[in-house]
Amino acid sequence: MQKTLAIIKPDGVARKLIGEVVKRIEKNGLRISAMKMIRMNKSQARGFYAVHRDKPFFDSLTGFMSSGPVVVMVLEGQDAISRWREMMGATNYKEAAEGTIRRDFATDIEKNVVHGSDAPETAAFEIGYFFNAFEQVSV
Ligand code: 3AN
Repeated sequence: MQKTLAIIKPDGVARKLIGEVVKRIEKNGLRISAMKMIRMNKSQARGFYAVHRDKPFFDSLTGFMSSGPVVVMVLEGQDAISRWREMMGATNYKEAAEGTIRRDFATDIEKNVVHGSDAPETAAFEIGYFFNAFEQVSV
């Protein structure tokens, strides 16, 4: 059993892809154990992406992530981290495999619809960034 943090980014929410993404998650068999819609301010987005603070795209990325509402979710299941990353597809949608969310819907390397944790340690940090224990249900 593993947990991961998923985000439907501002471009995904604006393009009405919440239902489509949630449908794919449920079809895949991952369980949604927490979910809410929030809007981050720039400083909250900077805190979330702190590992990328030295990257050239940091300012643009945090500006984009605070540009509109996002849906944050905790997904649970066997190998949840890699399963969700497989469903998302490569960061660069042009390299994303057929049938992945980014291949099907992303328009840009930054505006790539979804986020997923990349390791157990980052998943623990990212889940704790948005959810407290009472907001996560066992399903
Ligand atoms: P992923 O989301 O696939 O784990 P990361 O963690 O390397 O990718 O990057 C975090 C986010 O930063 C990406 N989802 C994307 O929005 C943005 N990003 C990554 N690489 C670039 C880049 N070269 N140019 C612009 N934005 C980028």
